[in-house]
Amino acid sequence: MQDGSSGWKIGSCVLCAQNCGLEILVEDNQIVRVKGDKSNPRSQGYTCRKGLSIAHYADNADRLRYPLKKIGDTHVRISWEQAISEIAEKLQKIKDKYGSKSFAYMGGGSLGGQMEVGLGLRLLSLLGSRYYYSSLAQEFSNIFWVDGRIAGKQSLVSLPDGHNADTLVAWGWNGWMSHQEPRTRDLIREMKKNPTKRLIVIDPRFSETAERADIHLALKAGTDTMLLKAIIRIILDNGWTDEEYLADHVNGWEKIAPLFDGFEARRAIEDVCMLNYEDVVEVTRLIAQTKSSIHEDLGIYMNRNSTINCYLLHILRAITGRFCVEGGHVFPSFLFPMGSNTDERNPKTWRTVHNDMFPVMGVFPPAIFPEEVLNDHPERLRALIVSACNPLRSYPDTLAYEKALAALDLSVCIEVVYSETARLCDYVLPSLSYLETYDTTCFSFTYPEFYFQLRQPVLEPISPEAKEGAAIILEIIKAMGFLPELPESLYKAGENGITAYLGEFNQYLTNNPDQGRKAPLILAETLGKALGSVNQALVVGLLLNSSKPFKAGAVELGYPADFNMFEEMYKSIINKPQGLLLSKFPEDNFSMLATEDKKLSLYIEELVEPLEAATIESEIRNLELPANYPLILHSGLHHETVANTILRNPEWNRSRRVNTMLMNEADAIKLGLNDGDKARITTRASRAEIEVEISKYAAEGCVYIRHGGGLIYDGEKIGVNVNELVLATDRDEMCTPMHRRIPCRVEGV
Ligand SMILES: Nc1nc2c(c(=O)[nH]1)N[C@H]1C(S)=C(S)[C@@H](COP(=O)(O)OP(=O)(O)OC[C@H]3O[C@@H](n4cnc5c(=O)[nH]c(N)nc54)[C@H](O)[C@@H]3O)O[C@H]1N2
Ligand SMILES: Nc1nc2c(c(=O)[nH]1)N[C@H]1C(S)=C(S)[C@@H](COP(=O)(O)OP(=O)(O)OC[C@H]3O[C@@H](n4cnc5c(=O)[nH]c(N)nc54)[C@H](O)[C@@H]3O)O[C@H]1N2
Ligand code: SF4
Ligand SMILES: [Mo]
Repeated sequence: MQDGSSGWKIGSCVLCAQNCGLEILVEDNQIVRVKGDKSNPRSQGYTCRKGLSIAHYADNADRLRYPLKKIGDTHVRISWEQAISEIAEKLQKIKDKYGSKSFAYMGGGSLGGQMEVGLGLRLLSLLGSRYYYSSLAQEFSNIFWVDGRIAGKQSLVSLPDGHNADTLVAWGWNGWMSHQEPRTRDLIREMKKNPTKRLIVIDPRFSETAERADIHLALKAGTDTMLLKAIIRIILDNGWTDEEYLADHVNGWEKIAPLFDGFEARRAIEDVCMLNYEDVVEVTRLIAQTKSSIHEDLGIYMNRNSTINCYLLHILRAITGRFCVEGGHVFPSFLFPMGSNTDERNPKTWRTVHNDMFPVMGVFPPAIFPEEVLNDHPERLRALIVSACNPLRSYPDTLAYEKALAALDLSVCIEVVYSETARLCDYVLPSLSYLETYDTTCFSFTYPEFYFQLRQPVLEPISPEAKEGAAIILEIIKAMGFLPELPESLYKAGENGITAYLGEFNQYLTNNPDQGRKAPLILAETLGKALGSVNQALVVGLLLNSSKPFKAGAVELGYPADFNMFEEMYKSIINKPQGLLLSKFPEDNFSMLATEDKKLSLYIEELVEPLEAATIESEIRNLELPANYPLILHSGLHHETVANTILRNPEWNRSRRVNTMLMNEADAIKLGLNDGDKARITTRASRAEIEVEISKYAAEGCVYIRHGGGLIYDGEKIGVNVNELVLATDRDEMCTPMHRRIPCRVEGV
């Protein structure tokens, strides 16, 4: 087991979902050197400049050191006892007066650790609410919803298997900058070098990924539906469907195929997408006739027609036989799922009181949160607990969020820094950082192997008052009286190992069957005390509750098939701080499907009409921009100079140009702007002044502002917060914000 003393430590990066392994040299509790950890089985030594800058995350001027309470306009230091008892009391009062629907929990989309969200959702459920808001529902709702229909369960998330593909299509994904696959830059370099492999980029702009691609289809922004329909038509015209695959693994294609009858592929490609027909035919051939994988991302997910585009992408995968196969698109193995199955057709699924909106995968969309507070419904939202999430910079419409937070009866923020959100909350509770705790995420995302890393602390707590996020939530749960009195024997049992503890734990639950629902809390409390970490205890709970295929795979790897399995797994997890192969799912990826016959269920009734309605004529009409907003703002480029809102200290970008708006040279000439000029950008939401950066990476007609700007570091606001420029109402039918298509105009100042 590692502790926080000086020397080289094994950890991992917490700045994106790849969680690359890091070796970290610590002196006097400060990070002095960082390098990629070659012993990490997933990342194999890979890092990027963000990971190498992790010291700025660990310690910076904004780190929180003790609990705060808002009095008037300022925050004052208070004790933990006061903070927890006042929060518990206020939650109880709100519940008594307004009922369960008043409560929302926000978080869980965190890139570095997710142990606290499990308890956060327990607290929410004990309060009687299901209003869980997360970042996941402002990027992935559309694809999760489509996945749910096709795979039979929303929590089955499908992902590209890029490393095993011969043709990799980056569709609205800028992997060179954003990663999103293990060791992405290595993967892109390998594709470029290997003559049998091809990288295709489908992106309106010459992105840093397009710069390294074999083929770049620079389609007109927002025309992906037309391109997808055309590609499917070309496949049908050439007889490139995989008939055997369709017969064995797909239901419903015969009901969808007629939707492509008569579609004029050439006209769509040339007149709408503004592409060369022959180029698209060649790309289509590569997708259909080689081992291809399509990696789509925010250029699709946060854009117009996202739901039908996700559907068309899955149809394309299914008819070319690229689903559930190596090097195609797979359902990865997992220890715990990313969310739950909340099918909106089930009348038991909750909806919001104001928008009547449903959750996808258990998650409500942050774009509607302000409206769910700012209304006069008797059951409107009145209390928010937000953890590891910064809605005041990350979610659309900062102004609406400011108003909403001010209108709440109670707001609690669990954070490592005095974030823009923390600044507005009634109570701010200091969490240990991910480098000071044991924690893990659900982003392992491989198949069939399942790699697991429980990150171990590499630093001593920055303050003796900071606590594990999960421990903070457990304190609130206890203060509200949700935990029964627990026997001393249960606390003691953990000192004799996991097997001994679980024996006692099971005995307790047998004797107290009414406490079953609270089992995870009881485990967190009692085993957490014995292990000195609630998060560690929660990992044992996850192993205990793991799925049948997970356990079977672990047994195949040599873990005992009986009750000792959990202790053995726990020991190997602790002994391998860099992560390890923990289980192996069945080779047959179709076995993961939740459909009855283990086939893909391709027909989605609700999408037939919108798919039919998207014609060449309607798209030409709908693609028109309003006359007073002739440009498209790409609100939030995930560039190598940002790490969402996590790296706050601008020092890490010293000597780099960061707070600029990228613009194509042709647009700049039209507007009379030069590189370095100040320009004013105006959207329907607001306006801002920003420095122009003329860039080959900007498409004509589009301007780009980096994600994560406008942070208030050490009291000073740096750069433009792009979410001030986005209206909460700029969203689609799943309430996903249209961040990749905000109409705007730009003028010199
Ligand atoms: N360095 C860095 N990496 C990150 C992050 C970060 O903050 N910094 N954040 C992480 C997170 S949370 C996420 S979700 C990912 C996001 O990762 P990405 O989705 O790769 O990020 P974006 O910068 O949105 O890139 C989307 C691409 O879509 C293109 N695009 C825009 N409009 C269209 C269109 O109409 N059609 C098509 N086909 N393409 C279009 C854009 O030009 C852009 O190149 O990045 C992760 N990685
Ligand atoms: N306009 C626009 N907005 C966007 C995007 C965009 O492209 N355009 N991208 C969106 C995307 S894809 C995403 S994923 C979201 C991300 O938005 P968020 O979910 O808000 O996530 P982060 O910015 O990664 O981190 C949120 C907070 O977690 C805190 N944190 C870090 N470590 C810990 C810890 O150990 N404990 C606790 N309690 N807190 C910790 C950080 O200090 C930070 O304030 O932003 C979205 N917002
Ligand atoms: S930011 Fe992502 S890709 Fe870069 S080192 Fe961290 S986990 Fe790896
Ligand atoms: Mo994201």
